[in-house]
Amino acid sequence: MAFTNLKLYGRPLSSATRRAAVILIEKKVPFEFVLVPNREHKAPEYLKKHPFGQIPLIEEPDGFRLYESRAIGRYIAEKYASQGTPLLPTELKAKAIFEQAASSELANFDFLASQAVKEVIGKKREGLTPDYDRFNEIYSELSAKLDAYEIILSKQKYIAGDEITLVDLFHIPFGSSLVTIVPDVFEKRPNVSRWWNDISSRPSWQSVKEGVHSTA
Ligand SMILES: N[C@@H](CCC(=O)N[C@@H](CS)C(=O)NCC(=O)O)C(=O)O
Repeated sequence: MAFTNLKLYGRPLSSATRRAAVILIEKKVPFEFVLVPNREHKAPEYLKKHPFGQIPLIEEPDGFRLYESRAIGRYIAEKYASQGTPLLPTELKAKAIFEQAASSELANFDFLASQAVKEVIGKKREGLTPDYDRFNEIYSELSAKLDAYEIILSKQKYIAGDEITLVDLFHIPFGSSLVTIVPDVFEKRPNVSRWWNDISSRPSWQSVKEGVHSTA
């Protein structure tokens, strides 16, 4: 059946679904939230849309589909460049710095933060006992990365410069989960703390923090 609004497939509290939703909200793109019940992301119907069987996924009225929350963010930020919060730089060197920050977010933050969150929150959710020695190992590596964040953020307001970009928003879901495990994880470093308070208090995050819902 034909539909008019963009659809966001996911689960309300999934980190990657909330990452995509924050960007849709920042860019003022109304969306219909489509719940993918637990395990249905591995069902044949869903695998036809997303061969890796993950959430989120967006689908547009013309049939265009896209998965990977960061790719969704880039697509939406570029398609709707003239509305909502500008989230992508346009000048060559600013774009290069943005790409540097985007690669760094994946390699230096997400890589460790996702493991830390899975070790504690993921295991508890599955009824398993977290391995806190393992968590502490990951956390100590992550702390060294946050020292580098402190240096970067002592010179500029946001991770890719003085303007907010997609990269800042990419950090929020796992950052927020980390705070539930180690409440002062960002507070120990003054510039990281300023940055975290700024991005995590944005209305876009506040509106999806407790669960994504349709905005259309
Ligand atoms: N890199 C992907 C990660 C997606 C992802 O891991 N989604 C989780 C939920 S937050 C999921 O679908 N997990 C189920 C699975 O991987 O089988 C993205 O950013 O979209």
